[in-house]
Amino acid sequence: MKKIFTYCSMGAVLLFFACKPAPKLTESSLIPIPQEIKDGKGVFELNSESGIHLIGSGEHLTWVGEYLADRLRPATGFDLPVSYDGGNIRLELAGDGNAEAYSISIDENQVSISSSGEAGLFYGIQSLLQLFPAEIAHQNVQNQSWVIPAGAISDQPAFGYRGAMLDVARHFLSVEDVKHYIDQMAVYKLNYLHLHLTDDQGWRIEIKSWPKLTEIGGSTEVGGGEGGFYTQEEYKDLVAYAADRFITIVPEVDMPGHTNSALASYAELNPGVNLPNGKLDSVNKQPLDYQMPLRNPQASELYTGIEVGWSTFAPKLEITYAFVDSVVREIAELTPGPYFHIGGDESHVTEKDDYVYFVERVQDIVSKYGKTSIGWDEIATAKLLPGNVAQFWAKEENAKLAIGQGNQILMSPATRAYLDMQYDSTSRIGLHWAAYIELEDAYSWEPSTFAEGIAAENILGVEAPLWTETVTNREDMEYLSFPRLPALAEVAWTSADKRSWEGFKNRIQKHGSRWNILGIQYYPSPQVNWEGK
Ligand code: TNX
Repeated sequence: MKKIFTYCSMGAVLLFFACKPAPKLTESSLIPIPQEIKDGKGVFELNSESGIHLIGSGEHLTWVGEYLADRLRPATGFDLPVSYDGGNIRLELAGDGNAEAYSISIDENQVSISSSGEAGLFYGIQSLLQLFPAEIAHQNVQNQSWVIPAGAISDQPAFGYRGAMLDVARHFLSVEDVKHYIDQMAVYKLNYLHLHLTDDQGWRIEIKSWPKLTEIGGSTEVGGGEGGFYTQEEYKDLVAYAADRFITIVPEVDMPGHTNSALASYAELNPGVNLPNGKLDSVNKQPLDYQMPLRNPQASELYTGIEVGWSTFAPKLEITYAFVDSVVREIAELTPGPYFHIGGDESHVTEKDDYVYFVERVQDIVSKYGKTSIGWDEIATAKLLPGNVAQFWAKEENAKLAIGQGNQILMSPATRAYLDMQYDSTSRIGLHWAAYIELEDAYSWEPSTFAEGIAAENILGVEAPLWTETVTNREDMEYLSFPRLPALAEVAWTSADKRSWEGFKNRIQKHGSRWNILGIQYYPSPQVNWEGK
């Protein structure tokens, strides 16, 4: 006879026992779905005696324990002390191997999460939090029991780079909005946040040696609003906030195209009268292009439209590289992560040879400051430095050029991964030049078979960009990102053999209940039977 496990809990106010069929771990709504899940016997119930037990030594282990406690305390009202002395939720740092892999075992007496790395523990915590009822997301005490199914999970990511991108240039997004996005990225085990910091419409990061970039270039945005920028202190704060959640910031300065905000800030970056490159003035020994009166360059006008591909730096002028050197140096100093994104897309008005020359020089500058370049796929038309990464968004032949040079690809195919594409023709915001992307389209693709010639070993990871031509505030970000960002997070985390659209469709509906509690204004895709809608 098949045994049906039940669990009973005592009502907090009314003294009677209520019994319900026990939930099963294999039927839980985890996103991304873990590699392995097994059912156990019975349930674990969090109660007022519970505590978080840290085991092992790690610089941020206490922080990780407190992070878990902070997520559990408001809705449960329990104390949940975090200590090295004991507690029935064990967080154990042990062993070696993949620092992002983790395992969880749950029985009636305890929950145990273990990993060789703090990142893995953090991901185990995200899975654990998703096992609790959705009401755990409330910020005030809920009068209910907090039961999770017994069993075991073992999990590790398919790809090491699982990213999201925010375009803070077309419309500026506040530090608070970016942090809010980081919080949700953490829930879905994403680990890189690419910030598109500059574009034709705005320059969003303070550069102390070129202050007009933000004074002038940061003063507007698409549609003519007031724009904005991050001071270096604010950027550092974002870097630290993300790092606490095991997310690495990748700053992007898009060049040589998409540079009007810089060209509007500094006249001398514009070519003016063309002079031969590299010749030195015999009196001052200065490159000729520093001699402003000789070339009489004019600053461009600020731009608040959404056309692309019409601006360019002047790759023949030395001042261009003096400028790029300062910008890369200042941003690299503030950025502990390994990558610096140099853009390189849609430079339609840059001469082909100039473009290649520019990309190669800028790669050298990035490398001089200890960073690895990432660029949009067009950069693969230049000779890439070893280890540099091409971000595939449009042209397979560019991705193949990169692979042919022995470089890796970051997968962001616009037809699947672009969060700024409309869901369908009725979506209230978004573009549709690449595709309409309903939830199933965002979910049902596999990076390693997406394009011929781009195999698993060529792929660094997956990134979901949110371009913001039509995004003006947090609600807009949420509408385009949820539920597609979790779909893409699962594409990046879970190997193809463990994923299915049917499974995802059933699991995502439970996340809608959490988003309702958190006030996240997601797009209620008609492909899903949402709970609580
Ligand atoms: C193409 S994707 C662009 C961006 C736009 C985006 C809008 C890429 C590398 N360039 O400049 O914002 O389309 O979808």
